[in-house]
Amino acid sequence: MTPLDGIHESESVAPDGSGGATSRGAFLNDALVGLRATPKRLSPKYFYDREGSLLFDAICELPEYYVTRTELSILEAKASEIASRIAARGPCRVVEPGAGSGTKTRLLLRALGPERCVAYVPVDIAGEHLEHTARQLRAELPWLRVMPFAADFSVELPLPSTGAGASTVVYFPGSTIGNFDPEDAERLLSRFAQAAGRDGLVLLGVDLKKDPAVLHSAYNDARGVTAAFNKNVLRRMNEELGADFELDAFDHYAFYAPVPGRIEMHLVSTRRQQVRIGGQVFTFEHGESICTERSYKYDLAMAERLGRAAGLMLAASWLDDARRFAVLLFRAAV
Ligand code: AVI
Repeated sequence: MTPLDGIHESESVAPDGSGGATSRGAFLNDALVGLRATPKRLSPKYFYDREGSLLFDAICELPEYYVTRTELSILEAKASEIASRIAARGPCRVVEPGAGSGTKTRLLLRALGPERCVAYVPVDIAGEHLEHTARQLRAELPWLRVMPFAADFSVELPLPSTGAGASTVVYFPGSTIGNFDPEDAERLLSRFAQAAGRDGLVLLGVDLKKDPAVLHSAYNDARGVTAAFNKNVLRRMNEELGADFELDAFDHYAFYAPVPGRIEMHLVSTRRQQVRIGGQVFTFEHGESICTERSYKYDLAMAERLGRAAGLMLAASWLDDARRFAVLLFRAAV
């Protein structure tokens, strides 16, 4: 999940629904607020400018980063079963917050086919990205009715109008839900439940708890791509906000905390130093960090509870053999 800016050829989605397309003013404000906080923090949505999106795409190809590959393998193996469950009660329209346009989306749309998928509604704040996605999909799947919806999906989603009797399925792959803290994840899923409408569906990709060593290497790859992705936010602040971060004076640090069940990514200051940004000076002690991302890992019971709290009942689940990742189908009980 764009994780999402104008990423645009990317499968990534900014975890706040912004499409990464935030203004300089909002970026500066968020940076100042986050750096003033104790402990210091920045939103992971600022990873995803063009460079960050390319780095995220490179992460998805890394041998250590099992997440994308595993979710894709589940979809490849189970797409027709998933499509049959989704369309068991009749045709549907697929709403995708974050306008993926990626391989997973294509697999799902192809498996549904023209009889069972009446429309695809990509939702993204970045209109340009949305149009690009729509054009590509129309060319590849000429039967598909693509109806782009320009909005910040964390604030607004299309209404669950069912038109010609079609139900709605909200598709949110990539374990982007994991980049939301639990209360925010519940709020977002409630919004999805509302958008799905009564008896509508939510199809969610969720990364599962596993051996911490596997998680550790997924976020500490040997080639240092994740480190470059993490530091990209410092480069962005220098280039876009006139900050003077010395990139070599911060280390990438990512670890799994088993009690909250999350990976935390940090940038750790390698010495005492001062950084200027927006006319303000921030002091970093030696070893002080900026938390740049949290990535929650779920077990099935937790995911089911999260769904229930948001008005979603777990209807089906598909896991890979090593039980690393789950594709979960929820029915909206709103
Ligand atoms: C987009 N999101 C699900 C990724 C994750 O695994 O939390 C972002 C990422 N951060 C480091 N590597 C990948």
